[in-house]
Amino acid sequence: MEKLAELSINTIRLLSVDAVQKANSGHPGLPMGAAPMAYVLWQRHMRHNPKNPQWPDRDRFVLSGGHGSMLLYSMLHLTGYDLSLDELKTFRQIGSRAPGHPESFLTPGVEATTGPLGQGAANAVGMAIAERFLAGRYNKPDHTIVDHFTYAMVGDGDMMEGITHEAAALAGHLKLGKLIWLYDDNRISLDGPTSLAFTEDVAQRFAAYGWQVLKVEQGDTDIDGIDRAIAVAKAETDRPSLIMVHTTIGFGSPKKAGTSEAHGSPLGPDEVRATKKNLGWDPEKSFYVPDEALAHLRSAIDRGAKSEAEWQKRFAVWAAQNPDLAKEWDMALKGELPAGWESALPVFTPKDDIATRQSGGKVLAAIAARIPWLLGGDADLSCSTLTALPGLGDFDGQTGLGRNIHYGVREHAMGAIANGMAYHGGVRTFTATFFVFSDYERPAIRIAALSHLPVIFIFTHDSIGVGEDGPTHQPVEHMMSLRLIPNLWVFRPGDANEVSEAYRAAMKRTDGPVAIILSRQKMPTFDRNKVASAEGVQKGGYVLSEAADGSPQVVLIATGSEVSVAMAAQEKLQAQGIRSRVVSLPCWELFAAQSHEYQDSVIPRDVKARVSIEAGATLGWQRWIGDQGVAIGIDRFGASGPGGALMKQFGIDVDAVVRAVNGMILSA
Ligand SMILES: Cc1ncc(C[n+]2csc(CCOP(=O)(O)OP(=O)(O)O)c2C)c(N)n1
Ligand SMILES: [Mg+2]
Repeated sequence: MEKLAELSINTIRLLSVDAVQKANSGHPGLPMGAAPMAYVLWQRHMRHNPKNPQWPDRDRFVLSGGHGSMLLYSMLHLTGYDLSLDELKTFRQIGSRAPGHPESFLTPGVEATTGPLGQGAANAVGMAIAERFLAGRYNKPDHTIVDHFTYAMVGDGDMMEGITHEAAALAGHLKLGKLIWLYDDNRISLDGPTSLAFTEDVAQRFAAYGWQVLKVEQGDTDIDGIDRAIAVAKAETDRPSLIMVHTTIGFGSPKKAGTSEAHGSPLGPDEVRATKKNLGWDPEKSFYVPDEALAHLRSAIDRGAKSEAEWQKRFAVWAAQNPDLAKEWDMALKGELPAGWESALPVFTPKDDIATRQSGGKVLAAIAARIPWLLGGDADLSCSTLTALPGLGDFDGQTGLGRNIHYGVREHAMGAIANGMAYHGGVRTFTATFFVFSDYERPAIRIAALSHLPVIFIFTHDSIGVGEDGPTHQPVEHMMSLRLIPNLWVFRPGDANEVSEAYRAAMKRTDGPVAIILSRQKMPTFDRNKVASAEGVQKGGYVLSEAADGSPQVVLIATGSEVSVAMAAQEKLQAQGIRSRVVSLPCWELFAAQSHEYQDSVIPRDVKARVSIEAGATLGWQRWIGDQGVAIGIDRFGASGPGGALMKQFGIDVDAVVRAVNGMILSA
């Protein structure tokens, strides 16, 4: 290996070793073994601009094995990103921009938040989809402004996770030729050698998915072999590529190389010294960056400036010739929406007695007609979720055309792929499936919330109202369970016009995900001449229907299909001479963010008789009903039977509400 390359690679290795040692916590093995491929990729292939990490047409790089974060931080520092050596010295400390695992919103140049294995690899599939989509929409025969590769570095752990099986299968199906995974094939994971549990033929598996599979046997030293493999991968346009690079975890450490001991603990002071000696380094120096290595790796700055300048030139010509598209491009990249888009939001009348999945489909289609960079899909359930965008075609991974993504029955990957599209930018996206399967998508929803990604997660078939499919298909704990995720807005709209409002809020949100929960069964559409405007949804909760004389004895608080139950109960109670107020509370998170004055004006402090009605787990409703309220819900699994009958059986009906109110009023 040429001297400068070797010096640079050892710099990457030992910076990582030193940072982990200083933190006394972290994973040195991956950076030590994967440094050669990182070096070759970043130095010889990746088009990126360290001085502008936001350059839209940069190649994307995702470190899926987020535990190897020091590899990424070393690369970012050494190639000239805004991450200083001093910051590397704060690795894993509170407030550091070099946190334990990469966080996209914290560190310039980190494209994706990774750590939960498999997510990053699937994110990369989403980035490659976004790239193709934007290429299809914006490139012109004589001007290419979107044309970049998406690289992910994946490890044994990623390869074992089911989510990467799903994501890779879809990537192969879509023929995402600009997607390249480098597999750090070191045959070691946390507990020991992969022979403990992971013995399938990965190469054959990926070949079967329709990938090009390449191998580099001497990944610790053969940088020209890695270089050639990446070149071959880039040249393949019809298939994604997997480059299996056989490496040694902890390379350079005399005692720990090739063992799981190098995986997740600092080498220890003695072994750090021994490793430095072994690699021809001065054992007394720590965080040492030789000038020649730094100058060599920082050549990325000039290369990046040049690449971006060339692109800017092309872009300027393209923009001059396509002014409307250029305006659109600008807006899409900034996460803005076209002026007047909200006028597309449908208004429903009381004649529309429809399931919220139906109104949801109409709203989504209307939005998509105004926002050409909205695309999304479902996990083989669009016939039920009603989220297909009519007339907008199926997404094609080669041309990038079409706005309906058929994910197949792959919820885990679907969520992470949508996140990848959001990380990429320039598109808005949604996913859809049954609410009960939100569990399958949850790991990605969590990361979307953590990473502030504006993805819309649509779920239909939201309660025992699903009916005959029975308890396996009837969500019970799911509403509460999604509400637990910080920074996720969860909407369960109470009628068609609330659905419109939920989508309005979702589309406007740019700093986090939104879940929209819709019914399978029909629901009435309230007469907004008689009840409050659905705009109240924007505050998370509002007084839908006031007690007849404005001084409620009881407050009925409901979401989704149970809002109409509350409305019917209000009427019955009035006939009994009991004054009740109906509050629709479709989004707890937004309501909780309102002023206390507003909250009190909706749920008055002095009215202690409160009933919540939601066909799901009751744990948590005490927050709004207080300790004297009654929560009507379902704290067991459902059952197979007609939805309406089940609601009655499980006590989610008008009679139950009236009984609860009578009980409270009598005991007061
Ligand atoms: C979903 C998930 N499960 C478990 C872990 C804990 N974990 C972190 S790294 C690791 C092993 C990864 O092995 P590999 O990808 O081969 O990395 P290497 O040991 O080669 O660095 C495990 C189990 C995790 N981060 N994410
Ligand atoms: Mg491994």
